[in-house]
Amino acid sequence: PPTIYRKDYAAPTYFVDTVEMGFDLEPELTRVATRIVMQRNPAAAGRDIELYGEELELVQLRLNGKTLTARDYRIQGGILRIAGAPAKVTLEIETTTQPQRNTSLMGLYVSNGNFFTQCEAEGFRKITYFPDRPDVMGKYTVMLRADKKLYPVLLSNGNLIEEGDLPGGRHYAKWEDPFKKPSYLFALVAGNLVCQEEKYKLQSGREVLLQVWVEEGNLDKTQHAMDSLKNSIRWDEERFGLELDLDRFMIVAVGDFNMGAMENKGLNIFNTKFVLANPRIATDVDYANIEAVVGHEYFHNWTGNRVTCRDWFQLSLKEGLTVFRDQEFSADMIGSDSGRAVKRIDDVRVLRQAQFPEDAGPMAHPVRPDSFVEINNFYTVTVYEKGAEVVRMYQTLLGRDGFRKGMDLYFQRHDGQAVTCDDFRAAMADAGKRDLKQFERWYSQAGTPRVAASVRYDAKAKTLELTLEQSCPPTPGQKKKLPFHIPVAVGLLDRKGRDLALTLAGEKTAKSAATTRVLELTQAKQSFTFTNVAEKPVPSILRGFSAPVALEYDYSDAELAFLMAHDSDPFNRWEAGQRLATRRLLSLTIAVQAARQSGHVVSVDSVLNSLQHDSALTDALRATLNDASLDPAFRELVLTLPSETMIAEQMEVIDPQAIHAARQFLRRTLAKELSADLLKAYRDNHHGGAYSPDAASSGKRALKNVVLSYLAELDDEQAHTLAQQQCDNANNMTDRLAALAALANSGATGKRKALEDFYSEFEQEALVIDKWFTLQATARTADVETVRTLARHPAFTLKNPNRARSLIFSFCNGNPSAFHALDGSGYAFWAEQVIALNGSNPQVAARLARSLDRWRKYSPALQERMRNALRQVADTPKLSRDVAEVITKSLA
Ligand code: DPP
Ligand code: ZN
Repeated sequence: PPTIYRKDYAAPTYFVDTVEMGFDLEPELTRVATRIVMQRNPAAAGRDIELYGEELELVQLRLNGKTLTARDYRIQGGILRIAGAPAKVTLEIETTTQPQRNTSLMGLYVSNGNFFTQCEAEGFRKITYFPDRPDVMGKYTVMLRADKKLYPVLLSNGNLIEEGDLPGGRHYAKWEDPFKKPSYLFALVAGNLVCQEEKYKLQSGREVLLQVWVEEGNLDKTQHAMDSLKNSIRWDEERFGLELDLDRFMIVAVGDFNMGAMENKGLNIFNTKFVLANPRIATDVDYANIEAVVGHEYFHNWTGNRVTCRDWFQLSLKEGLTVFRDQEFSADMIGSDSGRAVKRIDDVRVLRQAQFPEDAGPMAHPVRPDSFVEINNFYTVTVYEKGAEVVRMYQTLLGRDGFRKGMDLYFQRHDGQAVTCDDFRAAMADAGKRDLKQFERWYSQAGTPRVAASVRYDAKAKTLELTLEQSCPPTPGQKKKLPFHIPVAVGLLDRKGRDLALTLAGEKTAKSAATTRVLELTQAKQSFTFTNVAEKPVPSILRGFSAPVALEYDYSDAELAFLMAHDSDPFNRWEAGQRLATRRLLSLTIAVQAARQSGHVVSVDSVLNSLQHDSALTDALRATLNDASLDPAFRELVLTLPSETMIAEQMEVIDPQAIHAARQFLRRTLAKELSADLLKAYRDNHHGGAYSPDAASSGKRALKNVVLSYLAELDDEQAHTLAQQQCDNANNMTDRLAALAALANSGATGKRKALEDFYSEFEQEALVIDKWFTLQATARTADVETVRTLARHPAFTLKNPNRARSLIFSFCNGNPSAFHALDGSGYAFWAEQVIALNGSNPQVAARLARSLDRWRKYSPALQERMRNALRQVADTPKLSRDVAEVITKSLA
């Protein structure tokens, strides 16, 4: 399959004015009649009309009233070309598609008997021939016709302008979207659905209609999504002055969906996972995710829809920006400073856990990629989460007000246009009167920059010199990197742990100088001198994670414990604990490897037990656990050890089993040493009152449940009883699931029964059954046989993406020590599943294909087995473009 390059961008040959569509919806064969009014792009005189189409039956094609025959156009490589057309053209196209047989879930498809569409990125071309590219925008009018009994609800973008009955038990609805939009934002929904609706008054006084559509029986699970939508609308008015531009805004939930959700104009289509919630079925994390995703899709209405992308290389223009906006929204919804910090830590954890490995692997690409084979493979953590960090850095450099000015200018300049990441950067630079030329490298260079910091204190001169040195490892296609423009937020702590007022050399000493300074690192190596530093301080560098880099600084254990106890910056306070734990985990991992090597008959544990005990971490964790002045949600984050994946990324050669043994050993050791404190924390944070998903209550539950998971490491009767009681008495899914996980990972006698009861109780709740699969796939005792058995369970199907992710993805990505079994059985299983998915849903298959991305980081024996599995997939006939790209790049 061909590679598409950003440098080859060419403007469209024709621009679209209006699009009228008529759908005769039938699951077996749907007819689509499309009338497109287009005008030649004056800059493209003499060039063909270009329409994209995939898996379509072309029934008829007319140009300005004249039927075209096969001699008048040619179709090649998915593009229909018409040569010699006049400047003004009306095209009438009739196509048919087969929604029922569409398992790719792109274009028009059927899910549980209802019709849905997904057109981003290039799904519209599965509905009709069209200039299906984001820089072609048109005004749409859509007529839907369908059987009235089977499909009583007919929805599309914009406003409902007409509806009525038709002969033969059919009916119709006509929708008009007043705004020009690219085809990827088109949507229709038809089916048997019900909605919760509400009139909502905007700040301007205008009233709008809000609806959340679900299948019958789910109306008791829509309130949180509705509340989140209202909060999103208000937040965008308040924070960015952006108002909802439609009279009607709809969210529709669908059980079969490749991604999280889709921002179609006025008709957002959501994975049920990000809509449905009540205390019985949804966890605190689900509640938070729903709020974030509802916000995300709503915020796209301006950042994505009103101003869209010129081409798909610019995807981060809308995604990085909109993730940043949803992160800020969630933080503002929590409100408190500590809550904001917890949200920030959560976001950075995702970035490090998923994006840093991507940036270091064979699929590494810049935030604005230079090429792709299949655009669906570039809906990545780099484009989304690193993209959000890039946007956040503008705010860090320009300040909150400066950033807002930049946003205002961006909309002032580009409303209604399809633009590039450079346009966004220009708006920020011009509004802030800043030179952001070098900042462009965040878009063009892949890889996680390293920043090595060192300090020199001069007691006589009372100065502290901080030297920052940046570098960036090579990535595919990019050997050498140029320095980035990196904002580094820094504070200095005195011996008592108080922040020092900071003055840089050359500045006047202000009376109340700031205690955090944002230094701008633009060169390969740069030094900054702080004056009036009365004593040798402990530096707190990269506060709030001010840039997506890996910071290296040679802290002593004592300094880390000190920062854990005192840093006024909660992010770095947490970070210090993670550094300390990582250090300990890496040395334990090495000890496990050594013990294995020595071939001792004694158990690994006894070798680890005999190691000299280091209490720095235990003491620091105890202090945090017992510090009631700290937000419980924050304490939970501190108590959570770096994941096995995080530790793996720190190793030259990844040894999944040794990492697992080391981490488990440390968890057990901590559980023993802290058992009294843990029990107390459990009791203090356990209360049986009515459930509320607010940040304070969910923080307490999070702390209580991490404590429970530690206690469960002891695997004694007390722990079993505690877990069993919580499992039996829980009045919400958060507590229930945490208790079930504790049981499932223990030797408790009630474990089988607890799992079975859970299944029968929630058999009808697909989203809960997903959790049931995930819990077992990631259980410590799970191996590939466990997962194979579960895959034969009647409730399992590969066809539903959520279900596939709940079992297969959870095992391959979330249970490293079992997945990387030395005999390669995990890889063989992986290959089977990728091949099976390739046939039905290439997009989801390609996601799973990425589980072996980092194969070169493992021991030669494992590498060999992974390479074989990769080759097996590569040799599969009819490999999709999606999977082929991932596998080819992995093997390259
Ligand atoms: N544009 C969607 C989102 O990220 C993904 N299909 O919201
Ligand atoms: Zn998005």
